[in-house]
Amino acid sequence: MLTETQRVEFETRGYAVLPGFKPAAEIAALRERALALVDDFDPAKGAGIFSTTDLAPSAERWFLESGDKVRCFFEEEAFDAEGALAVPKRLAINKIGHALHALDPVFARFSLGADIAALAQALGLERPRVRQSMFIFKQPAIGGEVRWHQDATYLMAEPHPVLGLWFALEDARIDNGCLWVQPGGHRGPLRERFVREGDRVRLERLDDTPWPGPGDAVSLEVDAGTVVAFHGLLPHYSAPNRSAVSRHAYTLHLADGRSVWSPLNWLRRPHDGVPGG
Ligand SMILES: O=C(O)CCC(=O)C(=O)O
Repeated sequence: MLTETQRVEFETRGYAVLPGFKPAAEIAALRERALALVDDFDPAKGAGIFSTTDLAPSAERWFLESGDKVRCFFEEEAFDAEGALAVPKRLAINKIGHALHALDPVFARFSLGADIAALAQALGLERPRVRQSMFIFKQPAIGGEVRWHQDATYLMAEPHPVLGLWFALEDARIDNGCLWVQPGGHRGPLRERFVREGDRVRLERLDDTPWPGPGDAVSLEVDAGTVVAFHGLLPHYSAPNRSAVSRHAYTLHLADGRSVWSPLNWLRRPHDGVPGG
């Protein structure tokens, strides 16, 4: 599952890269299901544009209500000046979130197997619980940037921070917006926290440590089937995708059942998925 070298790398660098973790058939099933969810999605029934830098009030509501649902979010650049879709719907969606693992059978099969349980346990989660899932499209030409962040900003749990699992569903390269990480950056402080108060959220600065510059960041160019495991405090980022090919990925965020889930989290009543259970 995880070699001793990979485990030590996770501890020292804050991330581990495991090529060939998921077989091609599981990846194909997930991508096919995601496209079917997009085909079924009727934007007239409500929709939000997803941005990691700014959320309009209607998009904020769409987002805040999505913790226990399966909802589609548009790319910021999917619309023209008149507000009409500038690209076909399948090429306009930024992501689907945030309870795919609990509500959709195809996603549940991918997310809650013994492989995920064993990996999470090997990385220190005694009682792994999947709390959030996202299918990320990183669309050709308009795939939005995901600014530098630490996952613990958005999903606070004490004393064991959340674990992020990022599955490459297509080859991820610099050109199509692969991930960038700051090796060892998980030893730094939590810089921000994303606090929910009622139906509003705000980003609170906790620490002035700057985000990594070009000299501190490493690109993770990985092939489809790879999983990247992140420590909750590891700074990571992905650039916009200006290439002609998409960069589909799927992420799970897991908490340890021993941890206390912060009441400040935007995700109030997550559907617990118990991998391997
Ligand atoms: O897939 C990406 O571009 C970024 C995903 C990410 O940062 C996350 O899931 O925390």
